[in-house]
Amino acid sequence: MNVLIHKLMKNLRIIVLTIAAVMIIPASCKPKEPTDLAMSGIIPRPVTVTATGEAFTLNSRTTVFVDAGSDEILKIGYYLVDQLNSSTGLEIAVQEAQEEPGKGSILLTLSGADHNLGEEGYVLTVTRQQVNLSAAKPAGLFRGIQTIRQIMEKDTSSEKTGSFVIPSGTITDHPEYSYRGMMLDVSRHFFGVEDVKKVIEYLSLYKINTLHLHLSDDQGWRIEIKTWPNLTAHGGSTQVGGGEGGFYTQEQYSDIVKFAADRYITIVPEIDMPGHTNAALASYPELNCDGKAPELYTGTEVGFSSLCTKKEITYKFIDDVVREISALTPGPFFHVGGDESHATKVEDYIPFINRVQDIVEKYGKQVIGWDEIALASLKPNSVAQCWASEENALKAIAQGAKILMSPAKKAYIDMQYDKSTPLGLHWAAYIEVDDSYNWDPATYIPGVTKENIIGVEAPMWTETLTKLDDIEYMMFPRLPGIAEIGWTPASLRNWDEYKFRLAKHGKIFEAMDINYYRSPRVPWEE
Ligand code: TNX
Repeated sequence: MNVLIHKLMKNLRIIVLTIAAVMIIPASCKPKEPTDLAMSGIIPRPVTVTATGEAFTLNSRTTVFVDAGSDEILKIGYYLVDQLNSSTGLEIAVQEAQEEPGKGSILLTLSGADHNLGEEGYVLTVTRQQVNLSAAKPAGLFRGIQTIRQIMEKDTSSEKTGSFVIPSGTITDHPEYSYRGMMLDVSRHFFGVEDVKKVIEYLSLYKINTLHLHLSDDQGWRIEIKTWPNLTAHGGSTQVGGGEGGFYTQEQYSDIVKFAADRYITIVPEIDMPGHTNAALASYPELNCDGKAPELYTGTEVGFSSLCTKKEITYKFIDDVVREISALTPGPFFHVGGDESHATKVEDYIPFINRVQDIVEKYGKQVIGWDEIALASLKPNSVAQCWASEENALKAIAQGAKILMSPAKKAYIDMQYDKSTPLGLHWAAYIEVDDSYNWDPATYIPGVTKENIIGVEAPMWTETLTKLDDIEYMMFPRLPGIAEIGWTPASLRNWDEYKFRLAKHGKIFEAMDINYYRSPRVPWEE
């Protein structure tokens, strides 16, 4: 009896072991699922991708090595491990490389990179043994990390839980345009520092490098100006619909600037003038031609307010505002608005803009203004942001100025996707995801060519948007497409291919808890 049981047990053990072997051995020995870097759905699409069909495995023994002796690169290394660890649950460490990093390492380096990669280009080489990310400049490493974040996937070829793979191959990549931005209107509705930081994080994943903040409008003044405190005390106290509004202290604004800079994103501050100024006019009677302060405004009309272009105090005011904000802004640009100044006579508007350009230049910044500023005498380094008028765009380039492309019919991400979209406006167009993707900045305006253009920007006006969820819904999934228009050469862009890459990002949006529009035009992956 005992012998029988013993035999049975032995047989059982063999059976159990065999089952286990069938389950485990083929899993660990079978060749890895063919990972294909070319199919990994990177947005913006890189300039060149060569897939080699293998994969690098990330696990708890993986180490990130960075060039020794640079705080900046070390910081980028920490950023990478934070991203990797939070999405994998691993505890990957970062170290300065003292010698040639071995198997299982991810190396971030500035050495040996081709200088033609420019400020933001990078080369990513992935083998079974190693990941090597190199760039000429730190910003390039940061952009390359976004590619790694997008291509890393759960290892489905192994039973082992907790391992992740990066498909092997080489990516050589750099942007087509130097300026790739989004604008956020924090005036119509105010959005606090934490919301803005979220937006900045979303932008960084798609290699956007600029966030333009529309800091003042009729409905609210949103940045502390120490020499004119009533701008925020009174002018910041409400918003569209009559809510309580808000503003950034200078310290908070600097915190946003730093958070963005850590992600190689430049903040462009905008103070809209001479129109869109009711909040300032309501705060200081002396800025009005009749010396009387109007009431605060909480509606959504445009074109009814103007600073008094004939009063000297107006220029003292602008000088103070530009000086204080410029001192807090390391980026090269100051946006002066200049749009829809229907309450300013054109013969007053032109000298006003000319004078404002001098003030901005005095504080070491380059002017950007909405396309109407082309009516004035633009400085050669001024930039006209084209949202409506082709004629203004041509006037700007005839003066040697550059163009930032934000055509309202394509790039305005405050527009409704279609008639049923609960949020947004439609005065320019209904803009479905394919509409916002299907255009080329370099051919959009006849006579304006790539050489005239610094880049693209997607404006997010917030008349109808009250919370971060709303912003997410209008950004996603259009913003990744605008990012691709700015980064990827036109010859590599095609909606019928792009939509399948975009389809993979639904899962990324969900993992990041982003409220997005599930457009029927995108074949979302389940
Ligand atoms: C036009 S675009 C405006 C903004 C509005 C926007 C709404 C531009 C330069 N001016 O004042 O918020 O339309 O889509």
